[in-house]
Amino acid sequence: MVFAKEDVNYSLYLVTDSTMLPPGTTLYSQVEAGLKNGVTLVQIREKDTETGSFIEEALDVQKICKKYNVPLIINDRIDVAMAIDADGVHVGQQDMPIPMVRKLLGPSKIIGWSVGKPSEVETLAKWGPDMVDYIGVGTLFPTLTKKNPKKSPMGPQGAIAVLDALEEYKASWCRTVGIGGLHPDNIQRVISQCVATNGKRSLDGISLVSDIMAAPDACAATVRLREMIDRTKYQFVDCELNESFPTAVSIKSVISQVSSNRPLVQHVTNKVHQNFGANVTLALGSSPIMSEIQSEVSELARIPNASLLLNTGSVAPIEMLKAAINAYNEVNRPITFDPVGYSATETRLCLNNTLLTYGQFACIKGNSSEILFLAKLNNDKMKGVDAGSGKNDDALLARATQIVAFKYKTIAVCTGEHDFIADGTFGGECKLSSGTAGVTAEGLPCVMIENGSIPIMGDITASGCSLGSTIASFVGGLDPTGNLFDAVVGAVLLYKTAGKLASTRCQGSGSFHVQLIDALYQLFHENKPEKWSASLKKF
Ligand code: 3NM
Ligand code: MG
Repeated sequence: MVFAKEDVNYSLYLVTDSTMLPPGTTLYSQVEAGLKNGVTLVQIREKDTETGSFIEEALDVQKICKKYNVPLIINDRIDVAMAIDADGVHVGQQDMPIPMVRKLLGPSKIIGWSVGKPSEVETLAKWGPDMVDYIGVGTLFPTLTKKNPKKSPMGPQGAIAVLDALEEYKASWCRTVGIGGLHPDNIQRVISQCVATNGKRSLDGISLVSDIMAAPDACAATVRLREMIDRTKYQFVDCELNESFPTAVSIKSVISQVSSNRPLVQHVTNKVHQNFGANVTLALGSSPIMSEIQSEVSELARIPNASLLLNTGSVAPIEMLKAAINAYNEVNRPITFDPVGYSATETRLCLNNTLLTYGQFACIKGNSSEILFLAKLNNDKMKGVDAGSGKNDDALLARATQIVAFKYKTIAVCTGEHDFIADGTFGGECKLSSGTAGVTAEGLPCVMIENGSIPIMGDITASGCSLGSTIASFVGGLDPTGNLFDAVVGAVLLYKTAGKLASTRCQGSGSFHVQLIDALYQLFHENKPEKWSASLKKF
């Protein structure tokens, strides 16, 4: 059987491993269960099998693949691939050099290569279209399958760098599959987030081992994987993601929803913010809970209208933070992420990047230096955790906010004298291969909130962190028909208007603190956004 290489379907690529088969199954029964239920490509990967048995095994798997008209790839063993006339081979960076593999196999066979960084893409591009047909992009997430991992997990942002390199070096022929630690609970996020910066390509498929090979019911496991891959909408929060320009009317509706739903806002936040954040949350008709107890996150996430605020200003144990992200993502409840002092120290940079890799956020909120850094537009080390003092122009900050929204497929908020909010959720769209159909960060909806500066905000603690509490309340309080962008914009508008009002009523920083809570309480309960002083502009 000869496959036209351009017709190969990479969407669900099963890599075998006969060391993890559950009792009662065989390599063949697992592969067949996969093929019956939507596996589109198979690779035999056996690290400790003698040549004779490898060939026997490969011939048997080949029979099954032929029955389902699916190509068979052999890992590493070019000799085995040639001996059985397999459809292709997959090699790693330390295996036989690609030009030699191609010479041995001839032009019609499929050649796959494991790629972890952009420089490897440069090499592949120099070889041209006749060498590598597809790459395995990884390792995406931690995995127990690879016994001696040489690479540390790259996360979606690492995969984006590889996709960007393919575009930069014009390797349009080369297909891509993500690999490493992929499971039903992260596949949609990976497809949605792993899009080249020019919007022109996303991954062409998902490649995995244990989720099928180690499954006691490989049929059910494959059905579930297939379903995740074929869903083109990633509904990571149970509200509307449709982009629409927020108005006083839509914000009024958000506040009515918050007021009747009374969201539970779990704060995992720094000590300075805890008391003030709890009071801000209460002023907005919501219930705060300041919990860092790992064993209760799943229970909390399942409470109706639960919302998580994750503020990394002082740091809960990483396992707790990951568990919280998992728990809220699992039940589609919103997470607001505030990467305080994102890059102030190596420790914070590493922690924040790890958490960003680990989940899907409804909103990422930062001050201008944090957002510039996240957008990779500012490489100066941040001083402490305060916003940088240098004046940044509006266009740059708007662009940085859009970049962060695009990279993380989230709603990004950049605070400062003017606030910027960009919607990168793409209505939850999530598609293999085609990415965002060419829409880039610049094309994302972005609004600016003008209110003039409120210098006294900087004279109290946790004023920025409490905007996080406000956003978390608003996104948590939405009905299923409520709109996420409206909620985030409404929260920032309310907070800024309240800040202005409090600054005209206070005597100094002490009474400002109190007046700010009063103003939030008043404005929220009046619910007349048409009268607010902060104004909204399309950017
Ligand atoms: N190659 P699982 S990761 C075979 O990074 C393989 O190149 C990887 O197994 C790479 O789906 C990996 O069970 C193992 O996590 C993937
Ligand atoms: Mg190898």
